[in-house]
Amino acid sequence: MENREVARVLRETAQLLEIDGAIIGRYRSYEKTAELIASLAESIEVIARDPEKLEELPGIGERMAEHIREILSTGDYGLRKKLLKKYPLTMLEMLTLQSLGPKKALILWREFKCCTVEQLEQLAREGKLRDLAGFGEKTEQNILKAIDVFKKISGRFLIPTAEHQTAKLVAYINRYGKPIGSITPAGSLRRGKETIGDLDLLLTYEPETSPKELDAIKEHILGYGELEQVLARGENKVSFRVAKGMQVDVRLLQPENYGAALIYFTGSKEHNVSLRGRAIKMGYTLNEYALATLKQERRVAGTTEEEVYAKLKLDLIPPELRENAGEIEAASEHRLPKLIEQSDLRGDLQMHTTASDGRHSIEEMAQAARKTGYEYIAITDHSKAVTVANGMDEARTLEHAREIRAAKVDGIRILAGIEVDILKDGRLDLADEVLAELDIVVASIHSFMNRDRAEITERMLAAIENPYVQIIGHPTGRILLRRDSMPYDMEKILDAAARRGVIMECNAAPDRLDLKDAYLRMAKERGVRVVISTDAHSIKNLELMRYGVQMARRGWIEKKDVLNALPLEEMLAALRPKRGASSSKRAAAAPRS
Ligand code: DGT
Ligand code: CA
Ligand code: CA
Ligand code: ZN
Repeated sequence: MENREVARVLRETAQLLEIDGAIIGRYRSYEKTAELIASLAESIEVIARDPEKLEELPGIGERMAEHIREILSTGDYGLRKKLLKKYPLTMLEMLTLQSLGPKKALILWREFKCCTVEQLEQLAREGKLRDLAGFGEKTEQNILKAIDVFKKISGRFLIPTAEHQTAKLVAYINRYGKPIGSITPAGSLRRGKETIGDLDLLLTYEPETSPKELDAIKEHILGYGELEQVLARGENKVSFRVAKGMQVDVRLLQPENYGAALIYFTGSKEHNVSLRGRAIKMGYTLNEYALATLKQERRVAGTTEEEVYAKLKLDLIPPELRENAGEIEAASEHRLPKLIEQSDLRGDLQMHTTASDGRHSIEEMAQAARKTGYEYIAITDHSKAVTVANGMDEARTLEHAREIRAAKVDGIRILAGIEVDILKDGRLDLADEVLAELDIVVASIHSFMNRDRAEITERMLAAIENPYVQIIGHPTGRILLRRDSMPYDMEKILDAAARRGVIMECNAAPDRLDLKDAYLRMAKERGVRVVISTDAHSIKNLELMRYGVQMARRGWIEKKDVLNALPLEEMLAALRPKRGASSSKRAAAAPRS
């Protein structure tokens, strides 16, 4: 069992206990243990193998250790199951709504026996919540907003969750061995979409495979340990559900159909429709088996994607571009973009250290970055307004910059930067004189995001007008599956960024991916440069870069559009020059010899 699953069982137990009126100390201990386990780098399963080690964890006594072992061995927890006899399972779903905690849930249960998101929506729409103790009209509206978000995200998953499940599944299926050939993830995961609905796997088998053996393969797939429910079992397909409601479709096919099937099941649907239209105009028919002539139904291609596209007189279209957004025209005119690749990147320009809310030191971050082959990094800790992240005031910022400049790691240049907070009114959280001392200034919004479109637009414009701002960090502030983008006039902001030479970040954290594809493309069209940054809070986070690269590729971004694809000197020269930056400061930004 994974740490976050163990944490989930504990957290749900805590919530149910709270609803049940347990004393605070009781449910808090479950909550705290859940938080602890979720944040552990080591696997709780491994730790629990040694009873002493388990009890050495902070706050875990003999009894909690016993509970954890029960969860690990049974996959569930007795007390949770007992409480779920009293309160319906849908209660837990309702508790995932933002702005609805156990206290409010208990009131809803007492007053209306309300325990589902649907019931709650109805009550809110009818205005029946506002008069409840501790609710009010504002709460009612917030609940409706949260339900909107819930509807949009339910049944979708972050890319790493989908990748993780895919990897486990592929490893399991491959244990069958021959005659299974390859297993390839298709669908939205292959296109790199920001969230994933279901998994689509293509499995090829050797041509002479008997129907009996095919049945055995399907049987094997459906014997997957984490399978929760079989949904369909066809001749060439099995569908099933695994944990958390994630659906998996596995298609079984002959190698000669692999290319056509891969195109079909990679999608998107809109891309496929366009492609089929083009095929028909050219006298062909295209389906998931092959490209064939319309009349004699003679097969002309289908083994590889390349040959299918080639017969349609198209260059091979990278999966990330297959959204029917102009890629087919571009491919037919040989003007597909040459998309950015991870190996093009020479540095990472947003990361945190123990100076604010990161887990590692300047040197540790630099060493890890050096190992990934980077030439440079920027350390960009938080400024003081972000108190929860231990943000730095002016004095600490300057002291930290000195430490960054004193840090030496062979083969990598460490730039002194900041992620300065953009305040409510658009001013920055640190004085200009301090920003002037730094090599790189990233400015981001972290609070008061719930404002209207006009206000946020003005605020962003003000930040861009500040002559020290060089990069806007995670520009829309969205957290995937949790928080919407801030509303603002993106065109206006990008126009201003183009005018001022401000660079927009494509934040690579897989729950941000901010800017997203469509906005990146808008930025590119305006000549606004992009920086792909991990915003790492630990060494491990430096690996997240590939998610940012994939999002940038979906935005048609090329190497020439990307700030951190430039060598150090050119990268520094491409930053908006600081007003009043003296030659000595420019010199200070030059590499040490
Ligand atoms: P998702 O699962 O919501 O993240 O998005 P996709 O793109 O993975 O969609 P999914 O799983 O429904 O289908 C996988 C691919 O199969 C899809 O991208 C294109 C293809 N496909 C599915 N249904 C249709 C259809 O009705 N017509 C066509 N042309 N293609 C389809
Ligand atoms: Ca899918
Ligand atoms: Ca599917
Ligand atoms: Zn930030």
